[in-house]
Amino acid sequence: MKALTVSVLAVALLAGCGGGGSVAQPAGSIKVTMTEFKFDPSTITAPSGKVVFYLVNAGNNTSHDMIIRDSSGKKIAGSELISAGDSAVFTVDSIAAGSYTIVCDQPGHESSGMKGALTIS
Ligand SMILES: [Cu+2]
Repeated sequence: MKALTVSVLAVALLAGCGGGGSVAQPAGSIKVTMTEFKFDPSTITAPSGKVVFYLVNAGNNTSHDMIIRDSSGKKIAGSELISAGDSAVFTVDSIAAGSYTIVCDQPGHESSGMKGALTIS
């Protein structure tokens, strides 16, 4: 019974490492820093296919996300919500060449300037 308790605790600790927090930047990823209220860089270019973003929330006390919309305004992909001080990897498995918009869809953020352009070539 004691051994079981120990292994359950170990699993809980491992699981705790997976949710939120900070992660290292994967090789080949595009780093985008999010603050109130902008993306840096706000103009991003990438080749078509799989695109990996490394999102860093360097803001104060405000969670942000990154939503990709196509030229018609339709959402094609979106990251998880990232707390201030945290980072996350946002992978888009397949994206076609074209012009896209990136926005943070938290209330008021896009209208405050948290948007940018994504060009896939
Ligand atoms: Cu935001």
